[in-house]
Amino acid sequence: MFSKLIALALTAGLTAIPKAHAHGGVLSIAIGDTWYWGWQPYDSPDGQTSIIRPWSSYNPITDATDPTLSCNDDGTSSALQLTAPITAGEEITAYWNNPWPHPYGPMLVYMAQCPGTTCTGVNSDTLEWFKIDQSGLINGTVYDGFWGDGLMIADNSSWTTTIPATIPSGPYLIRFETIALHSLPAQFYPECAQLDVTGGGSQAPASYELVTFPGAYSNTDPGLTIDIYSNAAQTETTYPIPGPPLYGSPPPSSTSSVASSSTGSATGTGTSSAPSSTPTGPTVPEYGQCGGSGWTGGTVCASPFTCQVVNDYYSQCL
Ligand SMILES: *[C@@H]1O[C@H](CO)[C@@H](O)[C@H](O)[C@H]1NC(C)=O
Ligand SMILES: *[C@@H]1O[C@H](CO)[C@@H](O)[C@H](O)[C@H]1NC(C)=O
Ligand SMILES: [Cu+2]
Repeated sequence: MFSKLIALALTAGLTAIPKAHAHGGVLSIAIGDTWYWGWQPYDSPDGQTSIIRPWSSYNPITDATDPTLSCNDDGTSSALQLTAPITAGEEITAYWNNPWPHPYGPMLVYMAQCPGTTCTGVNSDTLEWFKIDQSGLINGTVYDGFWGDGLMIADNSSWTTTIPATIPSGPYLIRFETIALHSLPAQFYPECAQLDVTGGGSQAPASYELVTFPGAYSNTDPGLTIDIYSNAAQTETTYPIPGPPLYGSPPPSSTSSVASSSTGSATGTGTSSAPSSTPTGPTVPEYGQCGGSGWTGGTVCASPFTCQVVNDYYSQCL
């Protein structure tokens, strides 16, 4: 028995495994009642039709400067590339291989508008991306807490996000990414799909919200070098999600509380009413945070600014 196990282990170790037995990626997408089958990375690309951009491997990317970081491939569309119609403000769900194996790390969703009338033929490496959704450490500690990745697994290994209602209509790529932190270097699993957004608004992403892939991350980002098994992790309850501030966030001078928020979604709710809680604390200056889930700081804005809701997690003096 013992020798049999050893032999088995040796065989597994020495045999090249062409189709990765772990890891994976986005295998399909749903928009409303429409189901879109994904790209099949281990089948011949000939004849494949999918809204998902071609991708080539179940293996993770482990370098923030890897040239394939935008869409897990060389950035090109397929010969028979499809595009899905979607309305701004509508939900879209990505499905990973089920169950997804890695519960520790953040979930992130980005979009990038393509020049012209279609993303087909546009290399994803040339685009500027903005982040529309993220979920980092949801509760507990970095060591044994509950993460965005765990939520994705708990939700049938899927992630649903909302196309912000405020983005301009046009052709976009959407990039779903799960980052795994169970080993270092951190593992990136990004896949992209082509969308044609209609019914959009007029709020183009600000320059401080736009990034490139590679470019958005550095191998020294605290959120990518974090050792979740360290002693420090056992008492650490905040996690800095990598990448730019969420679309719709305040300018960089006042984004620190956004960057460290555990979760959030740029659903394009825009400015609306002020928080209903009784104003307390020091006066908050223009662009300062004045409310949001878990906020315990000041809620009164310096005159003439008023506290406006950006999203569930962030209200700002504007
Ligand atoms: C952590 O968050 C998840 C998802 O919201 C929830 O199911 C779980 O009960 C939370 N755990 C604790 C300890 O709060
Ligand atoms: C769970 O995901 C699979 C695809 O991985 C899908 O076929 C199935 O309908 C989903 N189940 C639910 C309850 O959403
Ligand atoms: Cu893996």
